[in-house]
Amino acid sequence: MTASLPPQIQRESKSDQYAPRKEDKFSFGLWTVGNRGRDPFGDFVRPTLNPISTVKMLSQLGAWGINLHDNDLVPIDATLAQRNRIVHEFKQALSDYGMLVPMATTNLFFHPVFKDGAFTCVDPAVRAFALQKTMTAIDLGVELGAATYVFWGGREGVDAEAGKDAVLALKRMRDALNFLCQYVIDKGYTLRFALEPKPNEPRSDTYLPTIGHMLAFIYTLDHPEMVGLNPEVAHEHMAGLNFVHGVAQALEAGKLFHIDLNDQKGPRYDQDFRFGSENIKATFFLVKLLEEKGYTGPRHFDAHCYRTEDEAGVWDFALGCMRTYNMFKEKVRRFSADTEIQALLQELNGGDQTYGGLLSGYTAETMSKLKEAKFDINRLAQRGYYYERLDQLAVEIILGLR
Ligand code: GCO
Ligand code: MN
Ligand code: MN
Repeated sequence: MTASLPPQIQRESKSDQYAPRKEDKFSFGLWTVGNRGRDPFGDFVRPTLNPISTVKMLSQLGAWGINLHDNDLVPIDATLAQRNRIVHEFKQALSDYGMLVPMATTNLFFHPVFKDGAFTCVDPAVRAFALQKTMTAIDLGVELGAATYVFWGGREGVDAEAGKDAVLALKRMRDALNFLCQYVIDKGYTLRFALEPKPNEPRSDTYLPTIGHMLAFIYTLDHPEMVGLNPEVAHEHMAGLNFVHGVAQALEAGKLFHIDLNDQKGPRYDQDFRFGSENIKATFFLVKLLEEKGYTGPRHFDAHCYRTEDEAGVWDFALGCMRTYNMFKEKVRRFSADTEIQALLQELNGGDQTYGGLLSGYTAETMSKLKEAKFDINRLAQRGYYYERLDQLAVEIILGLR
């Protein structure tokens, strides 16, 4: 473990207007920069990063927060004395380097006990252990100051459909979340839950696979007001969906409690690439949405660096995620300051105002006016929408030519 950042990364991290600052609210998981590059076909390629040095490095890079699963910090078999010492030292590092823990979560997928899932495992003893482990992990998260608690249903799904009743599994998931909401209420914690959908991997199919499924499920809980979403870029792309639209729906419903930023090449295994490294245009519109529609939560990167990299590559990766976000933020500013684009948008969205007044809700009067109105649908059909011109201008902004 190096004691400080390599000099070229130190220079770059402070070099210009895109340099990350605390007020940007960038956060990383201990498991993200700490990813050691193991995959199903190959072993670890990097040494373990110590959580204390990770706090220091991320702070030096300009990050604001660090998130964790219970066992990223406290080993699953730690004694109480070991746990207390580790937590004490970690809190000291947070205070020394001015870092926060905005979000915490539970590892309910790594230990073999969870091979059939946690809250939806067919074995009641495993379900009971999962609840116990999560309550303990919630206590840890709250002790570290977390305001959001994430639930990613790692192995909550099936490989063999015959083995599990999907309706019962969903009921078990609901029971677990209702139990844990009540736990938070009884303890007097001010903690909100953020559920993270993913369509598959590591299981063949995961329950509650997309933003839309998860959103509908939230409203069936006892305390829907406590529960929102933690959507992840890669996960919706794995399902072939438009992430920007999914996030917009969560945001519009007041349910975007947290977000996992990364990148992904289409529907395949979960790649967790550096933010903005693949889908440049979708990333632009995502940053535009977050910046313009009032998302004030953490900009959390749930990504990891390529397996080819050494530790210096990890910090290149982390800095890259944050710089790219800020570069897109600047592109978004240019888009909204571009007079040609804005004039075009105004013209596009203006349209014929004759019917505007009839579209803002049902009254007996608007209903009968609408029924009697005469539409020249052939004239309406002749209109061009200038989307070609507008899209080209957006591309020119993104490519840095405007
Ligand atoms: C994944 C998930 C996880 C979760 C994390 C926090 O696909 O591995 O995205 O990284 O986000 O467990 O709950
Ligand atoms: Mn992922
Ligand atoms: Mn994630």
